[in-house]
Amino acid sequence: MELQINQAIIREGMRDLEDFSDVDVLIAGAGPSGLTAAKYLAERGFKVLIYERRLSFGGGIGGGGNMIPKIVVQTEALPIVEDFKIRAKKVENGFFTIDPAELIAKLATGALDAGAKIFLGVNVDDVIVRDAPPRVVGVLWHWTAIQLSGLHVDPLYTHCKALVDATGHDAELIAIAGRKNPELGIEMAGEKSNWSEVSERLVVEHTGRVAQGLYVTGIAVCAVYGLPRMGPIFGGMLMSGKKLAEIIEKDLKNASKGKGKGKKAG
Ligand code: 48F
Repeated sequence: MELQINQAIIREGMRDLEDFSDVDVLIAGAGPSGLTAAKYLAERGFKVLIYERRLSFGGGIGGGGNMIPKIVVQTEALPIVEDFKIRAKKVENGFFTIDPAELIAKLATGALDAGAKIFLGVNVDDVIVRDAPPRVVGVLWHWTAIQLSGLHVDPLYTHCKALVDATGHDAELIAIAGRKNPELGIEMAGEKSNWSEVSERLVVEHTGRVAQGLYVTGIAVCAVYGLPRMGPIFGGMLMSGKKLAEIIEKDLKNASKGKGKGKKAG
């Protein structure tokens, strides 16, 4: 029996790793923004993969507000909450509360049911850039356990048409991409102190493409553009994820139209 268990894990697991080594959209981070973007992209037919460093989903959702187990969203985010069939309770002043465990579970279920793949325990370490004109075309990754071990182990690669930094406060991938590849023209402004109502609006406004092939969503937007953080309100995270899905859909469709034209002309 042991050998059959081994075979099932190794064959099927390796098949998944190979199948998902070249995708349309690769999202680093399974927090609220990454999971939301994944659902809307996967249901539009794109091959979507999330790499999540931890062995669980949800990013900052589980901590609620300073560990008090409620998530707050505003009215504008309700259509997304409804798309994921998440129950929300109306409280005062146009706000709604959600149970954090339900938010984590249903965002992940929504992304998975739409067809997105999630690999847990994967740390995205670096980006792959091709020049003329410079474009991000993939990532280097390690199992998180290897990264934590401190062993010198070379990473593996995944190619993608669009790479999304949904890594949270530090916008880790964009910071690395910018530092190592000045030709991408990325300047990290750094996150500013809290101003919830301004931040919730600006995060959504600034969500989008940072360089060719490289996109940002969620709280990472603040570090890239020097915006204030917003604290424990999550509507902006969901709206940022949905907006990014629409932007990437447009970009990828335009890119494939462009290729089609090129072929005809050739
Ligand atoms: O931090 P996180 O929840 O980001 P988000 O989607 O949402 C932010 C809110 O939770 C909250 C807030 C606003 O309400 O201020 O903080 O923008 O989720 C980021 C996820 O990315 C993973 C990390 O473990 C977390 O689950 N992550 C971070 N760096 C990497 C990564 C990496 N290099 N590779 C893979 N996963």
